[in-house]
Amino acid sequence: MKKNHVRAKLKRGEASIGTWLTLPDTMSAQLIARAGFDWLTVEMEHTPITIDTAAQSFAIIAATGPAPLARIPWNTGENIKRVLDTGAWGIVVPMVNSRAEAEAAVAAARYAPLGDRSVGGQLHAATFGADPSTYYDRANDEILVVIMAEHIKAIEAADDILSVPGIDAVFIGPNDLHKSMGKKPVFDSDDKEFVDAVKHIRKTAAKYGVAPGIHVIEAATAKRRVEEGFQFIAVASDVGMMMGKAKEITTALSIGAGQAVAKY
Ligand code: 3PY
Ligand code: MG
Repeated sequence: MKKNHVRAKLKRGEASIGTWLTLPDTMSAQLIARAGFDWLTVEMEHTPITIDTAAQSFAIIAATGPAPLARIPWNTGENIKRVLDTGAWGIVVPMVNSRAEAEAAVAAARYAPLGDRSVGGQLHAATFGADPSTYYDRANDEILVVIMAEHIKAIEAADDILSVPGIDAVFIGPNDLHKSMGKKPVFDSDDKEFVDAVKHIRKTAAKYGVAPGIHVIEAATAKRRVEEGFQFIAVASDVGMMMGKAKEITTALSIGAGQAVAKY
């Protein structure tokens, strides 16, 4: 069975950089899987991507090299089961704001005795190049569980949440976090409340052996976050890269009305 190189890197304390796939077509996976990222997250929270497209994308990504991950639409056992059983190597769980929510996510992602994930399916083993029996023995050691800290409630409950056994990484969603503080949603800012919250998550994660992560939109910010100690870093998305380039070209040619582009 293949090793989940992302989980291994995070456990060794190294940084692992990936991006988000948001287009509802496998072509995005096929092309971006060759770009050099460690992992690709199929974004199912805010996109029209269905489970069929996600399952095919997981297979393409795993066969090409990066680890296929999924951001599920919401923290439910059904969502976690469907993406793992169709071949994702890990989950990114949005809006985990309490210990109980973190425990529920871990339980749904791990087989007994660590959790209560139901046994069944074929594609999970296939993306790891394994047979189902080997997969059932080893999945708990390979599946990456990333929970999101993207609300002030999660910042306040950071100790309660990050001390839950079985969490590999905590990923900050800066837009939702700013919004929950009553501020404009942005990827980065020097707002003191935001900066303190980011630092608090990083320090609390270190206390419990959890890898800290964050979503950024530029390589320079990714480098800065790595220097600060962040490990699981998403840079932009397929659409963000496409629209960013489009905007660069239209601006250089002084055409278009300078519309705002997709942020990520
Ligand atoms: C946010 O910024 O809220 C996110 O969810 C980023 O992935
Ligand atoms: Mg969010």
